[in-house]
Amino acid sequence: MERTLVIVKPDGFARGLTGEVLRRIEAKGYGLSALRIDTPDRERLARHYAEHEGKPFYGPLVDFMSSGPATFVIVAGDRCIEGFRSLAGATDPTTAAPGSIRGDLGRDWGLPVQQNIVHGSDSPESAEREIGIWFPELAAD
Ligand code: DAT
Ligand code: MG
Repeated sequence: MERTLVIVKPDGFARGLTGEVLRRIEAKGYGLSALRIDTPDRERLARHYAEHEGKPFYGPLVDFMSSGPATFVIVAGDRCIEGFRSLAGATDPTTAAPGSIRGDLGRDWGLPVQQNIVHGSDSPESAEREIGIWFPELAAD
C-alpha cells in the first residue's frame, strides 16, 4: 500500500484546522496509519527541506515550521501521494483552486514564506525519505 507523509503545519495547527484536514483525508477514503503532534526541530527540518537550502524563503520556512506544534501523519492508500497533493492544492494559497485545502482555508499573509497549512510528499522516494525522518520507527526496511 502506498504511503505519504502529511504535515498539518504550525499555521494550520494554530488556526484549529487539524481536524478539518484529517476529515478531508478520511472523506477522500485514505487511511490514517500514524499520527503525532510535535513542534518540529530545526535539525530534522533541515533534512526534510534540504532541496530548498539556499533559496530566499528557506530560512523563513525553517523558522516558521519550528515556531509551534504541528501534526505529523502517515496517510495510506493507492495513489495517495498524488491524491493528497491534489487535495492540498497549489503551493501558493492565493491561487490554489477553491475546493482544495490551501484554496479553501489558506491565504497570503504578506510574509517571506507562504503559510499554506499542509505539507504532502511529492513522490514515492520523498515519502519514504520523509517518513524515515519523522517516523524512523516506521521506516520501510
Ligand atoms: P509544496 O509544499 O507545495 O511541495 P515546495 O516544496 O516547493 O512546495 O516548498 C515548500 C514550502 O515552502 C511551501 O509549502 C511554501 C514555501 N514556499 C515555496 N515556494 C515559495 C516561494 N516562492 N515564496 C515563499 N514561500 C515559498
Ligand atoms: Mg514540496
